[in-house]
Amino acid sequence: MKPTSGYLKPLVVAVAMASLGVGTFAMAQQDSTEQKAKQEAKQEHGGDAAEQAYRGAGGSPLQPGDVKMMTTPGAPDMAQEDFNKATEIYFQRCAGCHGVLRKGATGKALTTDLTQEKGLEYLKAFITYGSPAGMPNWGTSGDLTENEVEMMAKYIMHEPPVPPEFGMDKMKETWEVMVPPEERPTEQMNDLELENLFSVTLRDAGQIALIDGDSKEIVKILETGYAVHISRMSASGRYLFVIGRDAVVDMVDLWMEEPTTVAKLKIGLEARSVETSKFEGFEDKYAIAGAYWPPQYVIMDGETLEPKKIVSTRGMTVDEQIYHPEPRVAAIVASHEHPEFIVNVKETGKIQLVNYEDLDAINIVEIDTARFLHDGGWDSSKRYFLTAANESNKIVVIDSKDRELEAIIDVGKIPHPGRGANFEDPEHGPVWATSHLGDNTISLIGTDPEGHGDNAWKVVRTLEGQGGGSLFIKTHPESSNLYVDTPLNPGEDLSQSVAVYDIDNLDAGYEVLPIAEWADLGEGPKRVVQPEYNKAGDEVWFSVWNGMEQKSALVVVDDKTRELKKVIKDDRLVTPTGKFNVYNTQHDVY
Ligand code: DHE
Repeated sequence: MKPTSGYLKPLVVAVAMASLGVGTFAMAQQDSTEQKAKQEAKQEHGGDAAEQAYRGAGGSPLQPGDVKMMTTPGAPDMAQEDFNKATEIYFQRCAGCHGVLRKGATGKALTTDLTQEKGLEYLKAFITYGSPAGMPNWGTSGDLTENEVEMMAKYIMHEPPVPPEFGMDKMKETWEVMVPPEERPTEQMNDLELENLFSVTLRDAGQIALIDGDSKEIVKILETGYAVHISRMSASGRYLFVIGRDAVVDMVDLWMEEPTTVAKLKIGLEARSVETSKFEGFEDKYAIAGAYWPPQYVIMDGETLEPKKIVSTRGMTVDEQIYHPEPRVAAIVASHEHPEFIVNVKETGKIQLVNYEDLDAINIVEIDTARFLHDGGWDSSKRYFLTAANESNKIVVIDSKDRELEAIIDVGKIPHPGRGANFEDPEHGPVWATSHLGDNTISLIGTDPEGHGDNAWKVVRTLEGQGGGSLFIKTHPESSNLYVDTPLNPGEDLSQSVAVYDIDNLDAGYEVLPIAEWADLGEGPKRVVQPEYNKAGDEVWFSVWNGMEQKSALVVVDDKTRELKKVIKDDRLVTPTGKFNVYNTQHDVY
């Protein structure tokens, strides 16, 4: 059980840069040092395509055509053509971490007061070599040429071009209802076992695959938005909602003879989250989607996707109370205690409880928490929402019943729970667990203030995992296994396998399941990502996420024996990542 801390290990070269002064350092380097830096950087983080893709360097759907050129006093001259090219590169590779308006997010702020002060040579060296804080080494990795590095350095000395807003007028132009509610069936017209259907994200194909959980056959492939991201279910289990990074929401009716997309809406230029109303009396009534650009969320009709109410998230940051023009919307969950959506606003570190009872006099409770809010899920009682403020290394707990902050808990480095995992710790009672992107630990947090008051909202146990680079952790109420993936670990043996713990004997450590080896796919990165259970909780599915041109697969493991049950291989399964079992997603079982 050797902890692998290599994931975010500082680059030797970058430390040297900091101590020597970047400008002179860049000029003084010999070729061999550059080669070494290149190799190390590639291994450690800069050149790792999956990690860059994950951190947002994999591309924003924003286009240079979306913006106007702005030239700025004090910045070096640039030709329009170079400015456009730089805008494209910035949106593709930089905006995910630094923000479209460069106010900073997981990456540093790059506003012109800062960049002009640093100067061209400093910026060129920084872009070339990267930094220990996670800035990729774009130059030495070969991702950008010397000319491109210079162009980018000049570009960020100009004011950032601002992409357009996307209000109700624009949204309505994109709205399509292909099958109106009155033309839809009043009962399920197919004989699919809907509760055990899986919606599988085919990330780079811009599609989802609907797969029957029993036969493991692909029922249907549906076209969705670009770089499709997640699926969520309506409260009734009838409608499936899918969102792409291009902010297109697709609504699929699972009751039709064949599951069919019945409505579509684009809610902005870039987005990640979608959810549906689940409070009693409001089942299937509303959907909500959160955008990265413009920073806003929209409440839609739950049967047609007609946009009803758009709310901007621009405002003050929680700590310094400084205006942020681009606070992106991260995870959204539907409250079971009130007719409300709970919305994570990433850059300002605020969580909004958005009551949807009266959209003309919308009641929003805004709770100060910590930056930068990302993903999260319910505790087993579905009263408390636990969510990662990942760059603050904290888990925030919201009491959805009393509509208030319950706790903020220090955990490991960059918590990344997905929706987390709920189970009964043999010594400490009910816990919710998260793994981490930045270290190898798994934090178990007590979630039962009434039965186990002393443990509530404390890390009651820390497990040592295979390594850093974890994205998702999962168990099921019927299971005694806890699975932890490590798809972003730089070590192939770790990124291609998962660790599984026996919940009844956590001290025994973990067993490693060689999921990618079982899939037997040939070449490629074959990252094993996101465990997801079937409805019964007796099997668990993994994606073996390979490159676009390579073969990917889904691997199904028998949860009792931890043995291979089935490898689902099909040429149509291109870059599978997230998997969403209808029943578990509908009922928030995890
Ligand atoms: Fe995700 C959930 C944002 C990259 C797979 N991802 C989420 C959520 C957010 C988010 C805000 C929570 C949604 C919710 O619950 O409402 N993801 C982002 C990013 O900003 C980021 C870091 C970079 C980007 O440019 O998109 C990013 N995500 C990825 C990936 O690269 C992953 C691994 C593969 C893929 O398909 O893109 C990925 N994200 C997922 C999955 C979930 C998710 C599978 C849902 C997990 C669940 O169990 O609910």
